[in-house]
Amino acid sequence: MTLHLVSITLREIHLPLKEPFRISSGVVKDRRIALLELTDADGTVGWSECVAGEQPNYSSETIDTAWHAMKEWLLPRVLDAEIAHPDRVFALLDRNIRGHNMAKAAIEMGCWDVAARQAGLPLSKMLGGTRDRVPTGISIGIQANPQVLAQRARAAYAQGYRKIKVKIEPGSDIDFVRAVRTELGPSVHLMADANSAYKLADADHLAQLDEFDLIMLEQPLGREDLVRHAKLQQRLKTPLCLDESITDVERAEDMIELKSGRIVNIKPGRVGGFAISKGIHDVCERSGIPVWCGGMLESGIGRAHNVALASLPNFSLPGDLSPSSRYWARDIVSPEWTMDADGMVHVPLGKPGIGVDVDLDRIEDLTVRREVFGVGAPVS
Ligand code: OSB
Ligand code: MG
Repeated sequence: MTLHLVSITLREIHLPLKEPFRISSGVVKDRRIALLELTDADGTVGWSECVAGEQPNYSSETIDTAWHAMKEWLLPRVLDAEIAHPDRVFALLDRNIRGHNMAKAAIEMGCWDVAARQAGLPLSKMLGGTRDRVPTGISIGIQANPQVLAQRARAAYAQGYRKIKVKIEPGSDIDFVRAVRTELGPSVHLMADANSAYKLADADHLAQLDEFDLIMLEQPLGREDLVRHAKLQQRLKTPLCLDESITDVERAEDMIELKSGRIVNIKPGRVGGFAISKGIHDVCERSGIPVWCGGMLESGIGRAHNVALASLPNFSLPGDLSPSSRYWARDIVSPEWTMDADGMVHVPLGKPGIGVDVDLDRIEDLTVRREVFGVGAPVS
C-alpha cells in the first residue's frame, strides 16, 4: 500500500451553528470550515477537515493562516510524492516548518482516510481502535447566568450525555459550577474548561471548585505554563486536564514529568494529526494518564475522524463528542451523527474510511471558496 496523491481540493464552507458558542476567549456563531478532498492516483478519494477557527483565540492558527500554509508550503510536499504509510506524513510536513499543526493535521488525517479506504478498513481499525461505541459528552458555552446554565446542563443530561463540561471564565465560574452541581446531583460526571483564562495568582479562587467534585478542570492557565500548572495542581484536589498546552508528544511527557496535570485532552488538529495523537495516547497509557478526545465544533467529517480516534483503548473518558443535531440544523454527511439511548456514538465499522457519506451537493451549496491543487488545477 502506497499513497500517491494526485489532486487535493480545498473548499471553505460556511455552516451556521444553531446557537452561538462562547468560551473565555471569544464567541463563534457561524463556522468557517476548510474541507479537503484528496484523490489518489488509483482513484481513491478521502476527506478531512481543518479545525482552525476564524479567530486566533484558541491557538495562533486560523482558517486563513491554515489555507495559506497548506497552499504555499504543505500541499506541495504530499502531492505526487510516494508515501509508504500515512504515519509518515507528519514528518514529511513537519521538516523545517514550525507550527501550523492544524494545517498539517488536515492533510495528514485526509491521508489516513485515503489509506484506510485503500486497505478496505474502517478508519477506526486503521488507527488501532478497539471499541465499537464511544461515550458522548457535551461542552456548554458560557451562559448569561447560573440558572440558565443549570437548565442547559439538566436538559443535556436528560438527553443522555455521559459527561457535562461547562465553560468558565473569571466572573462566570464558582456560582455557575455550583448551580450545575446542585441541579444535577453528586454523581453526574461534571467538569469545567477555562481556556487559559486564569493566572497562578487565582489559585485560592480556583480551589473553591474543589468542593464540587469535578472530574477535572481543563486548561486553567496559559498554554506555555506547564510549570505554573504544576504549582496549581499541588494546591487543588481537582485533577487538572491540559488541552492547549499539549501540542506534541514531548509536551505530554513534560506534563507527566512535571505533574502539571493528570489527564490529557487529545485533539488531533492541535497536535498535527493522528500519528502524534497516537503517540500521546501511548505515552499517557504507559504512565496511567487517561485521555479523551476533544472537539473543535467540527462538521460531520471532522467528527468522523474524532470518533475513529476515540475508539482507541486509552480514550477512557467521554470526549467532547456530540451528535450532529447539537451543532447544525443539517450536517454535511449521511447518516448524520447520532447518539443512542445510552448516550453512545456508534463507531462506523461497516465500510472503509471515515464510514459516513459526504454530501457533495450540500457541500457545493455551502462553498464560498475553492482551490484545486495537482491534477485539475488551473494552469498558471
Ligand atoms: O477548549 O475544548 C475547547 C471549542 C472551540 C475551541 C476550544 C474548545 C471547544 C470546545 C468544543 O469545547 C467542544 C465541541 O466540539 O463540542
Ligand atoms: Mg478545552
